[in-house]
Amino acid sequence: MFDCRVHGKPVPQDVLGAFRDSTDVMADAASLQTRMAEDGYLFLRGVLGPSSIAMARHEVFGRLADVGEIAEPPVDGIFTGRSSRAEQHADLGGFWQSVSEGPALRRVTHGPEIQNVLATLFGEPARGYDFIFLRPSVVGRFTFLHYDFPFFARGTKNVVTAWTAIGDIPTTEGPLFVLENSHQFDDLIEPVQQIDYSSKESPQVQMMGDAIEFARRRESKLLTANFAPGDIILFGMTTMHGSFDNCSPINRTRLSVDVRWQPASEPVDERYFGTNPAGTTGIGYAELNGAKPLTEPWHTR
Ligand SMILES: O=C(O)CCC(=O)C(=O)O
Ligand SMILES: [Fe+2]
Repeated sequence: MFDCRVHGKPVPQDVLGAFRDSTDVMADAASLQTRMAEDGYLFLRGVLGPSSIAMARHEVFGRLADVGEIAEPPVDGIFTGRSSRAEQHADLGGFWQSVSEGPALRRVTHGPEIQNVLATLFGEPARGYDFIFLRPSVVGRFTFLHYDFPFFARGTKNVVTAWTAIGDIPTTEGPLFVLENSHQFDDLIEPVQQIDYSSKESPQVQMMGDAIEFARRRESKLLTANFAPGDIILFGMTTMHGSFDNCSPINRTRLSVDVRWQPASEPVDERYFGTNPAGTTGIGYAELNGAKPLTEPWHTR
């Protein structure tokens, strides 16, 4: 039984399912590859240890507490409903870059634990993109169903997203979900693969409609989990996913981070690497929703 909503609507149980848990085969390359091919995702519990996660959470929410958005103590992640971010930081992109590059957060996103899992999956050393997507999501926020393709794919198409829970994210508080078997929906995947992925435009790759109806029409399900701190989900660029509404009864901000990984030997998409990554549109961290004060409304891809 999962309790979750999409776009304000409670999700009926017959449309919900649990991720297959692959934690027990985390060190086994063949099993990881088979399951990724079969399911389009890999769900792994506790990849990051509790202390690494606690330090990253403390670091990120501490910065947001400094701009009045998160109440004391910051680790609880309670949104104040206020923000002085824009008054305190003329350069919002610069502020967000500094939060996204905090050492405790980078220890989580690019440390040996995730590095090892991706290297096992690829069967060779893995390289994490420098440009990362840190997502503090306040109550009411969600992410529409979408494919990550064609983003991130200018260098190689062999790209995997690693989404990490930085704290507890029960289904009531807006965790990630995957649309079951969507990595086999060729009629949807082919058009997104035709999109000019070198373009700076943001093409329409998200399904803005009702995810519940969409899942039913496709005889599919929304797969998810009650995420614990340090749990991760890996998925390919052609696996449809989104996130549930954050319905926290205590106004808790959901904190996750998603990072792209690729085999280290393959060509990179330069936009997402370096000391000042350009990002998809060329304006770097300023382009991300995270760069906006938490008081501003938005929904994301
Ligand atoms: O965390 C979210 O709400 C969306 C994450 C996402 O789309 C991704 O990791 O690719
Ligand atoms: Fe995504």
